[in-house]
This record gives sequence, C-alpha cells and structure tokens, in this order.
Amino acid sequence: MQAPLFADATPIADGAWLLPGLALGAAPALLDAVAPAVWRHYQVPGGGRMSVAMAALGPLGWVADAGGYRYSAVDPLTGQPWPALPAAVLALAREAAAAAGYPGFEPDACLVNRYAPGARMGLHQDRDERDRRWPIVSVSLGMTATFLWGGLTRRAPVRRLALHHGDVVVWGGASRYTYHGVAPLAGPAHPLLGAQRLNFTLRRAG
Ligand code: MD3
Ligand code: FE
Repeated sequence: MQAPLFADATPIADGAWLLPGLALGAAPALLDAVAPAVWRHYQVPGGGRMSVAMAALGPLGWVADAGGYRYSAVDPLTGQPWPALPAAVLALAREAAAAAGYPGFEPDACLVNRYAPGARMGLHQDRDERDRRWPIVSVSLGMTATFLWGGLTRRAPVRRLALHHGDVVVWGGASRYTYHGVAPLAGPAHPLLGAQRLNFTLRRAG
C-alpha cells in the first residue's frame, strides 16, 4: 500500500482508507448544501420503502423508480436539476481521493442519505456508476453509525466500523465493489445535528 498524504489516514481494506475528521472543516458547507434538498424514501423492488431518506447534489442524482436504479440530471420529484455541489465539498472530495491514491477524481454526483434513529441500509453493492476505476468518497456527519462491510459476495463475513461526525472514507480499487450497509442507527443525539446522521457519497457517475 502506498504511503498516504494525510497524516491520520488509516488503511481499512485493500484500496480503502479512513480519513478521520477530514470533513470537520467542510461541515458548514455540507449543511448549507443540503438545506434546499427535497428528501424522499425511495421504494425498493420488493415494494417496501427505504428507511433512509435520500436527496442528491450536483449534475447527476441517483434515483430509484419502476425502471430500476439510475442516475438522472433532473429530480423526478421536482422536475428541476439537483441543488449544486459547493466548491468546498468538491475540494474535500478531491483532497480525500488524492490522499488515498486516486488523483484526478472529479465527482459529478453526490447522494445524500439521512438516517433517523432506527434507519438502516441493507447490504448492497454500488454498481450504477459508469467507470469502475473511480473510488467513492463517503462523508459522515451527525450521530455515529455502525458501518458494515463484507466482501465481494453477499455471503462473505461482515466487519463493523464506527463512522463518526467528520469522518471520510475512500473506497476504491479492490474495495470498490464490496458489499456494505449500515446497522440501525442508535445512540446519543449529536450536539450539532441532533438525532440524525447524514452521509454524503461523492461519485463519478457519468
Ligand atoms: C464501500 N451509504 O449511499 S457510506 C450508499 O453510510 C451507502 O449511508 C452508506 O452505502 C451510508 O450507497 C455507506 C460508505 C460507503 C459508500 C459506498 C461504498 C462504502 C462503500 C461503495 C463500495 C464499497
Ligand atoms: Fe452503498
């Protein structure tokens, strides 16, 4: 593994790095960016609704509908483009990706997940993005979550990792297609964000 550029970078798997607290400075910009977001609980193929509320920022947004999962330049709920991805957030994503060994990352999509206590995300792979060479940069704000990640098959053993306010994780290379999810949100409210967790995933989708 190559030497990291960020002092506290911790390797967590092949191609994946934890950058603890790297997003603390960008937290105000991230919160400003989601202020105009329109939140929704997408329906899953089985018919139920996700417990996580979702929104998107930037040129492309991830949407789920009867046709399946895809990226769209227009929010199907509003008929409008998604709110902008602020320069400070783009800069953070580039810095994190470069620190983890992925220079030249230019995200064009940011999926935002909002967890209330009890909300969870089942094990899944992220494979709706066009180019598998780019990593996903994940930023966590608010309540601490237990992140779950397994291997390249659904049956692989699952590991747990606590993600705190301000933490950034970069998932690329051999980790890009690992199964992952989030345990039901529990624990004390966050002093700044209250009883919720926000997760931003910056992606190169198109
Ligand atoms: C590992 N979000 O939006 S972020 C998602 O905390 C998603 O809301 C979770 O899974 C959340 O798709 C986890 C960490 C993460 C994001 C993408 C990954 C880990 C990943 C893609 C591949 C491998
Ligand atoms: Fe995911």
